[in-house]
Amino acid sequence: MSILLAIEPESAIAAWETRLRALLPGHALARPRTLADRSGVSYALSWRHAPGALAGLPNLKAIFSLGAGVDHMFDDPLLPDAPIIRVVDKDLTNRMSEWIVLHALLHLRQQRLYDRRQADRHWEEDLGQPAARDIRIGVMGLGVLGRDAAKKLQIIGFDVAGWSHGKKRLPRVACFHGAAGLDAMLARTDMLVALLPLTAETRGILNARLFAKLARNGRLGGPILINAGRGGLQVDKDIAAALDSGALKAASLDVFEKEPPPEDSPLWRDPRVFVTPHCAALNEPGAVARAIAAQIRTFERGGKLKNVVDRAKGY
Ligand code: NDP
Ligand code: OXD
Repeated sequence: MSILLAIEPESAIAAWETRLRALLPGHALARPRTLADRSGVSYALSWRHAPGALAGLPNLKAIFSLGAGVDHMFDDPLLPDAPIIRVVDKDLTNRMSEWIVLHALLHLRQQRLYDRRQADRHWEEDLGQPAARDIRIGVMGLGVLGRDAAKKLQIIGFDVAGWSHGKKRLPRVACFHGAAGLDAMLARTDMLVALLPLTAETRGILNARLFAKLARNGRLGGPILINAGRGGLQVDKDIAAALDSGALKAASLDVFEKEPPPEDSPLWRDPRVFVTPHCAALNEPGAVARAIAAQIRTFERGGKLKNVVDRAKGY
């Protein structure tokens, strides 16, 4: 009974071997390149595994993603039909909400403008600050991360709405769902926060047509986009054009269509854009390893796997 570590880059595997050996001493560990006994593999860990790396494993019982997002798995046309488990971790959730709240506040408090004034040794207190309660935030995705971010944005005082696939009820959050619900939420959104998974339905959703539906009557002087979901949700060139046309006033982007974005991408050097390198919520590998080991132990005692991905929905 072995665990296959289908992790890219291969240089990352050794650290996972060390963690898993300590947590699951009774399980052999294998690497795709040197795997001899394919029928002995019971579990696989995957991060951006090479297409086909998990094919032909007749006794595979579960595939564990090393991330919260699982879009990387569905790039594999030979992905076997075993349950896929994703990362759900309180620490990761807290980190994501920190990043979202940080960026909402950077925009609310016009920090980039004060940075420029500091560089010019220019002292002027009052730029005209709206209060958080004056700003309408729309959170796309009300899953584990979106719900926590919505709650923490509310604590700061923002007027928060959210959008999801299915209908939701959350305390003091105006909840919208489905295609019709999206337009209604966008019409009351000054700051749009994207925490959606990347699926066939959500790919490219943050585009020029969507930006045109955002509220234009808010207190920030134009709509703001904050994306920490996936780069594939956004059309980079539409963001750059929207900033130039005024359809967007500013943006915070942790993710890009291509990571890192090309050197000549205007998003790198636009002072209205905060760029971070897909680090909004980094996994704590020790916590992920402990959670996977706990799931394997529970499963082997006859218990149920948690955080299983709905393959039909793709998240
Ligand atoms: P969840 O699966 O818990 O939540 C996904 C949410 O998106 C759900 O509310 C779901 O609706 C909604 N959704 C999905 N598809 C649609 C759609 N077509 N229309 C409307 N709503 C939709 O995911 P998490 O909150 O845990 O994570 C979200 C994403 O964050 C991950 O998939 C990953 O890509 C990204 N991420 C980014 C990180 C970073 O550092 N930048 C770190 C970790 C994750 P419903 O509830 O109705 O199903
Ligand atoms: C994840 C990520 O999905 O790091 O966990 O983006």
